[in-house]
Amino acid sequence: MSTPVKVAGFLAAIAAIFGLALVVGRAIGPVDDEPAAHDDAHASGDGRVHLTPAGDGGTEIPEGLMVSQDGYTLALAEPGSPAGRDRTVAFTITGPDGDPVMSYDVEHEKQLHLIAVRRDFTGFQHVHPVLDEKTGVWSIDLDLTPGTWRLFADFKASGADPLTLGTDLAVSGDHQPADPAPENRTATVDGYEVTLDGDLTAGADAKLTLSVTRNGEPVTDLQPYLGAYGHLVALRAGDLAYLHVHPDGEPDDGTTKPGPDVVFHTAVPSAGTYHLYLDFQHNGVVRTAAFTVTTGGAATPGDTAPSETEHGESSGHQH
Ligand SMILES: [Cu+2]
Repeated sequence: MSTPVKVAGFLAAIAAIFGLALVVGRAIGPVDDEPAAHDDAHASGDGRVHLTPAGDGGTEIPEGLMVSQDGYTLALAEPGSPAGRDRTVAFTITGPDGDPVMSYDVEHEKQLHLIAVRRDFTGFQHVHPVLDEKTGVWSIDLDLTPGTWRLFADFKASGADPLTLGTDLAVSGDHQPADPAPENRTATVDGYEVTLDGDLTAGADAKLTLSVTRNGEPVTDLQPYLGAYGHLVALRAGDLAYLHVHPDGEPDDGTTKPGPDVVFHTAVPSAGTYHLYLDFQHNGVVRTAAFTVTTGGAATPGDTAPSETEHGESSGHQH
């Protein structure tokens, strides 16, 4: 092929690509003219809702449902693991350039929070993997029973927005799916009893009060854990959409008491059943109290008394 022909072919190819780019550009339109209001739900801070703008003004997408978002991807070193205690799980967060992210901002005292829960809502663990600063590989030991586990990595790459990415981990062995958990507003763990007051409300802020007692006595000397007297993770039944909620007030603000009540405000994205996990620290040990609750009915301010009628209405059945 002669040089002029090569050049002509090259120019034709460039023209074709450029033409295509123009068409694609018109079809997609500008993408950066989001109204500022969208940013509200993305804001960090106490009681943050952690919703991601859908980009077109439509429904907002909860966190934790995607393995890849905004150019960041959660990549497991191995897609599965044998069951057992202290099984090492390793992963990277790759960035928009395809390389493992090495630099993270500290949020709630850690660079990355990993939540692991079996998809049938057993075996919840909230842990803090260690970053190999040479390779960008995170690793942590988990106690894994057979079944499919959901892993959530909650982090903020330096210079980027906070993200929670989710992926599944297949744990081999004889899997016995747990029966669906019944609703409970009292959870017992290691001699502590935690009660939950307040109703989750689809699309509206709800006040949840968690009260910790031990041997029937209110616990009034909770210890700060990751900068708060409690951390609450809510997972939606069905798809494990993820909400991480921080309580009202901080341990050293002069007004927030160290128990027995820890108060949270959160809005869940839809009606349905949610699994709530409260991490709290007392006498130097972090424990987790687990609840299963269904969203209340009409969002009447101050109405916190659940009833069968409200639950029935919220289930969306039409007869
Ligand atoms: Cu954490």
